[in-house]
Parts: sequence; structure tokens; C-alpha cells
Amino acid sequence: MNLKEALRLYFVMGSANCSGRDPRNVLKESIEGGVSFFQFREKGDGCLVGDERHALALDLKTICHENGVPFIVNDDVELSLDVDADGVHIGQEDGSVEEVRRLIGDKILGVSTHNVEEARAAVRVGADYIGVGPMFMTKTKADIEEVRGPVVIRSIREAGYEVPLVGIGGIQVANAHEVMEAGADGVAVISGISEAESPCVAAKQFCVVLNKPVPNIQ
Ligand code: FQP
Ligand code: MG
Repeated sequence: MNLKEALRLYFVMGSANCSGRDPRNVLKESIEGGVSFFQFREKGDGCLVGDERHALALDLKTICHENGVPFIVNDDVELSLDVDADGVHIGQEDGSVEEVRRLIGDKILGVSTHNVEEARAAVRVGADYIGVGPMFMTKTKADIEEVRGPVVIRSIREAGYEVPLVGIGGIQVANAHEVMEAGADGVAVISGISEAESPCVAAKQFCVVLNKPVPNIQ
């Protein structure tokens, strides 16, 4: 797997993002539309816990793997190991990156960053990719940092870091090009796909903007 290539269209989602639809169907449709990386982010109002959360993680992992899409778990290292996910994504407040690396071995480790300093630190401790955000205003996440936008990605590239990198936060079909032009390898999208009337059509629209082959299956 070429990580930078796979990160081009990164779908992040949990049941709270699916407007009451079954996340399994939302994920399947999004992959039909060209999603090439997936993060299970089961948090927010009414999110699943316990056995249901575990069962959903397993189902979504299976859907990903049937389609050659890496399956990443947000925040929860234990769940990622339990379901044998392909990796974990952690933020600045989710514990030590070194400790997570020790626990997951050579699985994929993604780290959230908001500026060049955090990017530098994440690279130094061996993050496989970084998420940079928020790119734009978003309603999906309440506890966001100041919106500084795609310029942060540009400064990380100008500082010489070639680490696989995606932008996140408020990315829609209409603004995704700004993120790519700043030097990202891809975009991480939640509501732009999960809340679309058709996640498949939305993903295809992203593919066009991202210069990514559009799947032609119906
Ligand atoms: N970037 C990415 C992605 N995924 C994320 N979940 C975040 C950033 C945000 O810990 P964090 O991570 O700041 O907040 P939360 O755990 O609520 O998502 F990998 F997609 F780039
Ligand atoms: Mg987190």
C-alpha cells in the first residue's frame, strides 16, 4: 500500500455522523465512490459503547478489508488491538505518541497537529502520517482549536517535512482544492460524505477535485 496515495480520500466517521443511517451502508457507499482510507471515530451524542461499539468496529473493518481499504481506530488503542485494526489515530490530548507506538508496533500511527511545532514533534517520534486542522469552520467537532486554514499545511511543507499529511475540518467538495494546493496528500472528510444524500456520489465528487480515479461501479 502506498500511504500517501491511500490517504488522498480519507473518510472519518462514527454512528453519530450518519443522520440515523446504518454506518455500514454509509461506509460501503463511500468506498464505492472512491474512499481509500477509513477512520472509525465513534464519539459524540448517542455514540455506541461496549459490545455494540466493538461489533460495529468489527463490521466496518470487514467492509474496509473486503475492499482493500485500511481501517484506523480513533483514540482507542485497546479497541484497535482488540479488532486488529490497521492502525490508530491520536490527538495532542490522547496520551503519549511513544507509548502508543510501543503498544501498536508497526501498525499505522496517525497524529493530529495544528502547527509546525506539533508536526515536528509528531515526525520526530515516528508518526506515519499527520492530520492538520481545522482547515475550515466545522460543526462536527465542538472542541476545535483556532481555524488557521490551509496556510498551516503550507508552512509545514516549507519547513521541509515530507511526512504523509492530510487536512481535516470543514472540508467539502467546494474547498478541498485549497487543501491540496497547500501541499496536502489528501483530505480527511466527515460530514461532507457521511451526511451527503448519497455518500457514493459525494465521494466521487471529491475524487474529481482530488485528481483521483473515479470508480465506475454503480
Ligand atoms: N486528524 C485526523 C485525520 N483525524 C482526527 N480524528 C483528528 C485529526 C482529530 O484527537 P483529535 O483528532 O484532536 O480529536 P478527536 O479525537 O475528537 O477526533 F486522521 F483524519 F487526519
Ligand atoms: Mg483524539
